Parts: sequence; structure tokens; C-alpha cells
Amino acid sequence: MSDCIFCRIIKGEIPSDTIYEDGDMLAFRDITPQAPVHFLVIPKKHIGSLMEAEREDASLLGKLLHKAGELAAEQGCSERGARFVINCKSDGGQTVDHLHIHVLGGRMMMWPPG
Ligand code: DGP
Repeated sequence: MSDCIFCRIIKGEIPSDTIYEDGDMLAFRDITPQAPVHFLVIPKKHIGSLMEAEREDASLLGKLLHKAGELAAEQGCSERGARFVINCKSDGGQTVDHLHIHVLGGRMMMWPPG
């Protein structure tokens, strides 16, 4: 999608601090980090939100989650853990309409969310 910020990051039109890339996905540091470790894992396929994902996307979603866990460990969160967040639509606090998994770590997270 040409006007989607994350699609433009995938195409290299907007620079990002990339920590992982393969044919299916990209992981890069969040521009407004909320924790010492804060990166996003996104599919290269434009999917507006988790609730727009289709059944045929199930395998891709699994790959994204698995890689998010692996990267969290690589980024130093293996012992103390991390928070994995998918904001969805307005009530969920989603501001960029391209499915993304937030990975936050390096500090204790609060619960419940505000
Ligand atoms: P959400 O609110 O769940 O839709 O989170 C979107 C996140 O995307 C937010 O934490 C900030 C981040 N973000 C927005 N624009 C950019 C950008 O151009 N570069 C990077 N690295 N992150 C961005």
C-alpha cells in the first residue's frame, strides 16, 4: 500500500533501524521506544490489523509470533522475559494500520494496561 508508513519502510523509502528481515517479515526498532528494548515485527504483506487477517494468513501469523519470541531473546530478554502486544483498531490503540507486534523488554511491565 503506497501511503502506508510501514509499507514504505519495507520498500526502503523511509529509513529504519532494522534488526531482522526475511522474505515474509521485517523487525525494526520503534521510533518512540517505551522500554529499553522496543521493536516491531511486521509482515511484508499489507494486513491492516489482526482483525483483517484471513485464514490463509495463519501460517504467516505463526511465523511472526515465533520470530518475535526469538528476537526478544536475542535482544537480551531471554532471562527476564518481555511483553508482546498487538494493538488493534481505535479501541486497541492502533495508530499505524499495518499489522505489527510490539516487543517490549528491559524493564518490568505493568498490568492491567491503562
Ligand atoms: P500502534 O500504536 O500499536 O499502532 O504503534 C505504532 C508504532 O509505530 C508506534 O509505537 C510508533 C511506531 N512508528 C510510527 N511511525 C514509525 C516510523 O516511521 N518508524 C519507526 N521506526 N516506528 C514508527
